[in-house]
Amino acid sequence: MGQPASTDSALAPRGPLAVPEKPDAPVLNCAGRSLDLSRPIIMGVINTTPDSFSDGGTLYRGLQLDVERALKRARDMVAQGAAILDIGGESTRPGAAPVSPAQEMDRVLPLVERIAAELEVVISVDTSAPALMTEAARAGAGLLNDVRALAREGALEAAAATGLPVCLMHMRGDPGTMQAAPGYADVVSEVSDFLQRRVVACEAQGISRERLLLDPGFGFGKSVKHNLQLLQGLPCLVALGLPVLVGLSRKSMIGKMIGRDVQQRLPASLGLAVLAVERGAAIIRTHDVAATADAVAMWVALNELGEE
Ligand code: 7PJ
Repeated sequence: MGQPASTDSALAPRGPLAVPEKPDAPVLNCAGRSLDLSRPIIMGVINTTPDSFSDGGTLYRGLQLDVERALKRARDMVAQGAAILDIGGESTRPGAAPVSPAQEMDRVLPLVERIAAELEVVISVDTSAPALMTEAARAGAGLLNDVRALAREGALEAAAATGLPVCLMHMRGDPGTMQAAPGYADVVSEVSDFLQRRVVACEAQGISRERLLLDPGFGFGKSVKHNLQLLQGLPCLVALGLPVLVGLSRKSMIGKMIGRDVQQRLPASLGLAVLAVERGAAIIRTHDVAATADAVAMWVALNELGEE
């Protein structure tokens, strides 16, 4: 192993095996903090809901969100390699009850402010509520993540006015009903068509393509088979030319496939994360930043072998 430089270049594949560089990979401007998408990056999830399926209530002291505990989680995730933190105040797990926008704001905004003041990380806010989009941008958020793809009344306008990039996610139905026998003739093309229509709606509202990310919405109104078809067909979404974000971390599809409960789904989540990156995903949304960053780093090392 003694002479790394020359040995590395001798091992690097050449000719037809060389991996093409991505000179046009975008750098997103997220409220002045830049997000380099030339290689896959990690989005760490911080749920401020008391009933999240993955880390339900662990950030709570009694009925109150413990902001100090949430900040510690944020610091840890950044140290572990998260480029984005996704802060959510509405539980969107299957069957979840709706929360009021006011309640969502109370949970999310204080944390966004504290993270923006303390950490140099891009802050994403997972919301469909127009008022929260507006306030989150004021509080220092750099990215809007909407599982309803800006379909709520006033959301397109609110998001456009923030000037922030937006992640548009596909969901069939709503969290209360979405897992009741979802049906698709061709899930990959239906999700792709839906996302393209939302891109057009955004552009009509003055949100340019350069500000958009796409997400197939694993687990949102999809059977296990649909989720697998979407993962296999991810290159079709990547081919639309916008960065693709995926959230597979600890999702119930894993439980259904291999019978693991939430706390035992990390190994499968890591496998899925690498499979998604291999198929072109730009951003991996995860509850387990350190482990996911390590897994993705292995893919990056292999991928960059051909780029020297
Ligand atoms: C996703 C999300 C996802 C995006 C949730 C969970 C459920 N946002 N918010 N994509 N999932 N963009 O944390 O598993 O897959 S909430």
